[in-house]
Amino acid sequence: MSSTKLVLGVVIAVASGCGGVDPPADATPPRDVVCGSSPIEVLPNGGFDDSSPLWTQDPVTPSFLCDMSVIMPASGTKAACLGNTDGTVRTLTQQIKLPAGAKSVTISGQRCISTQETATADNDVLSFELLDGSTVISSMLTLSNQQGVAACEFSSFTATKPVTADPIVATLRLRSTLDSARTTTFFIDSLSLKVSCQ
Ligand SMILES: [Ca+2]
Ligand SMILES: [Ca+2]
Repeated sequence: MSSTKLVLGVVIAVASGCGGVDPPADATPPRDVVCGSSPIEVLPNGGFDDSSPLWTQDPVTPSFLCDMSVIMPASGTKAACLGNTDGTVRTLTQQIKLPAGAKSVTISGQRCISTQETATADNDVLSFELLDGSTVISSMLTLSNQQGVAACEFSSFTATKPVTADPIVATLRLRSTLDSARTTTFFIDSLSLKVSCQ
């Protein structure tokens, strides 16, 4: 995502230069990210390929980043792989910086959902949420076994939702929850998170 780095670099350069940000009279700390006329990308390492910044996973093993021995990623050499073991809850999180006045967020990327489920019920789910500390400020998207097939291929997804707060730093959380039987694996790659202040 070199274009992402470039955009963020420009934004940071502007914000750190003189006159880039005018703190309000109550001395609110300046932001590293400022709103533009179009939505701005705020997610680093959305392709899961870079060594930094790391995605944080819970629990810490096994790795929730899968290489080409498991799946052909949609981009680069790795993709996120959540679920995969019955009866588990697994999370991947990344810290993001928000602009003041953030009003909506658009999550998009590539998904490949491999499942043994045949039920028309959400038995295994993957949620995409934005958090301020432990408070959910946007429930962006839920995927489930119902979008899955036995042998999956990557396809694109996107969702736009309001965000109820604009903390300086927020957490993007991907969380898989699997029931006790018929395994689902959620492969996710090429993630993007764009923020709009409109
Ligand atoms: Ca990738
Ligand atoms: Ca299941």
